[in-house]
Amino acid sequence: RNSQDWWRTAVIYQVYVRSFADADGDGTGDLAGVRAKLPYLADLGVDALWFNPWYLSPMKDGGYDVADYRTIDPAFGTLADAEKLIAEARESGIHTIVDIVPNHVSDQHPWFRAARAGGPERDLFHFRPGRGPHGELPPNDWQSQFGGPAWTRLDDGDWYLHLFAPEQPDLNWAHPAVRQEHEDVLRFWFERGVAGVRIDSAALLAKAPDLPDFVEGRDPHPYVDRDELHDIYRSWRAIADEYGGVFVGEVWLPDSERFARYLRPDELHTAFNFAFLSCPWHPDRLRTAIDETLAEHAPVGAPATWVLCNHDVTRTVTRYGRADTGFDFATKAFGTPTDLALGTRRARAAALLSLALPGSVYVYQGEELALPEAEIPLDRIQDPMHFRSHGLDPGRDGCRVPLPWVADAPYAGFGAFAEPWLPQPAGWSAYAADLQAADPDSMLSLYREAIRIRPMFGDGPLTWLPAPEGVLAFRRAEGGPICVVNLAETPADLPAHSALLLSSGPLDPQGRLPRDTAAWLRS
Ligand code: TEU
Repeated sequence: RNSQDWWRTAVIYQVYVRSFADADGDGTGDLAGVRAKLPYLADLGVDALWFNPWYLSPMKDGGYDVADYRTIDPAFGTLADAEKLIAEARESGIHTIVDIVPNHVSDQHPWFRAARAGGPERDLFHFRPGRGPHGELPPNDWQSQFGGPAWTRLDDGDWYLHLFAPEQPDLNWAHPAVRQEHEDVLRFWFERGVAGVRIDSAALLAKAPDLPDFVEGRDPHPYVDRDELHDIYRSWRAIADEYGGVFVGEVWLPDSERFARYLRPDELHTAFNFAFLSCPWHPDRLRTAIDETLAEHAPVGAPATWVLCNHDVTRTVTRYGRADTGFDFATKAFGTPTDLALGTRRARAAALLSLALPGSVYVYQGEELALPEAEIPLDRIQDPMHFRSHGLDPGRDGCRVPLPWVADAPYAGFGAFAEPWLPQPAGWSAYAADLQAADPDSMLSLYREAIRIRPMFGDGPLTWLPAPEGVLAFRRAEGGPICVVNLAETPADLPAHSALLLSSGPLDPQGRLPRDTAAWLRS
């Protein structure tokens, strides 16, 4: 756990601070709330915590609109609280990973306020005159990731670029001051003892200088995965190496060869692998996703990461409970029929699968409690994605609902004194951590036990074992434990002479592994 290369095999728990635990009773989670739950996280056995942005922010995008990268948002606490949290976590053997948002800042960041006022700070952003006879049309045809044009016009007639919400103006990474500032911010947090940095929207920072229209298939792309990025990350890597810090990049790219370039030895240590987020619960598709992931990481020597869920996607049990068994942006709508019992069974099996694979595993807060996606009443939705899509997309709030800690307490123990910032659905208390801690068959108990015994697999490469159709079986070392996942319709016989270490659900009366169930076996 304390070795230099801890991150190669780590279990990393994602804390969406706003929804984790509310200690001061204002309805919003805070750093004091996290500190109070450190014993819970240590019991769970995680190696590191990744905190979604905790900096000063108007919260137009849940903190991904940063007004000051060196100040903690007052709703979350103070810099002193963050320092205490980092230190106390470290004493519990838990590393801290902060989330840096380099593509854009908040429109309330001092740089943008000065730019808006017409100062030379405009050069730190992408300001352009509009097209059309009166400049009334956006400078190009780029669309925001949240929907609508990626440009907003100021009163003086100029337009500025924002790949996300209008309150998130994009920085101009060709400007040396932008690079310098972020290198200083990295040092600021490494100096405070953080062990790692997540890089938000890591493939979007660089833009083609002339900001050309987006043309399908244009190569290079005007703002995704541009070559200039690698020079930026090489200089970041040199800084991280001074502190022994590590990076995890949020690099959404379909092309594995391009993806792997970010993981070269002098660039990022790791990047999120999102293959499981779009992979249906299907044996061949899962096996292919695993093989392709391992194959793309192998040449650069970087460990794979495994992600079943995060703060941007539909929660795992809901996704896996869909009749079509897959994740489809088109079905990500209200009223999609989902079978929670089925989804939970599969999510339990998926937990054992991902915790047995080579590499590091991310656990998004509430995954260990088997929380489903919540339906948020329309008038309570806060996610800009919902508004920018003209209400067509429910947005991402359904996976961001404040956690249930204590069944028999107001607001399920999230915070005693104030209604949480997002409403908890009816029945949320049934998922409370205190109930699950006392129940050996709960998801929480499964995660705890799996994380505890996971080191038994060793750190060898994955070897597939012969298995009946629809069943995945592998091990990591000759004679080491075997992971078996049954994705077939019918129960599967376990390998002869094997003993059960842990399973995601009960075996059937004949001692077979039921469908949608995983087991760890000693051979
Ligand atoms: O997400 C980047 C990103 O690519 C999103 O557009 C993603 O595709 C979408 O949320 C999927 O539903 C990061 C953060 O994870 C996200 O929360 C932020 O909103 C975004 O950056 C802007 O900072």
